Amino acid sequence: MPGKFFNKPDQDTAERVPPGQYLATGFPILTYGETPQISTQEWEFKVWGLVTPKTLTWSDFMAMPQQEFTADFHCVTRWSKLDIKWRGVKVTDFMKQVEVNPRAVHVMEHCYGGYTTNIAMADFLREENFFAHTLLDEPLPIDHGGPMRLVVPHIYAWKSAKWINGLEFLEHEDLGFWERNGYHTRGEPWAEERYSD
Ligand SMILES: Nc1nc2c(c(=O)[nH]1)N[C@H]1C(S)=C(S)[C@@H](COP(=O)(O)O)O[C@H]1N2
Ligand SMILES: [Mo]
Repeated sequence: MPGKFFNKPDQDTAERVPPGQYLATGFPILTYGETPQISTQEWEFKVWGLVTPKTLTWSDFMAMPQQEFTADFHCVTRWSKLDIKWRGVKVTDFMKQVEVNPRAVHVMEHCYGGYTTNIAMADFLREENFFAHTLLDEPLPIDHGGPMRLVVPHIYAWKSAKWINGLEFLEHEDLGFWERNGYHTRGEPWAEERYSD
């Protein structure tokens, strides 16, 4: 039954919507806690842990190859949105700027405001992942994570960190905010990896 904010997928899109998900008509905002305000001038991005430590500025990111991305987005609270248009920097291009120790198998994403989420290196390094600074041809709105967020389309969106400001490279898995609070450590939507057992 079609609702005001959520629709059952039609036949064309049905096969792109993971089990138990509904299509959102708008682009909902899902934030735990306060929304941090950061200008691009003060924005800084750090890498640490099993990596040569480095601090990157906004202009460092703008100097990397810029690309358009069209990606699906699946929130564990059961809304999905298909074909969102973003612009930003591929994770694999970003990774050419940093020297990671091969012993690193896991990554902790850190954000302004203190949110964290963990991701395995193999899931992080996928070709379709990107840092986004533009949504639908406009600067990424602050509520959607502006000035910069990560987007990991193949995993539930709690791993797509908004206001991202750092990556910690780890030798072992460590749990981020929602993962410590009962969400699944990986969060693959097609397998409905919603909660930890
Ligand atoms: N820093 C931060 N990133 C976050 C969150 C958050 O609360 N803080 N929420 C996550 C969740 S649960 C989802 S579904 C998506 C929502 O992104 P949106 O608000 O742009 O729709 O952001 C993810 N990234
Ligand atoms: Mo979410």
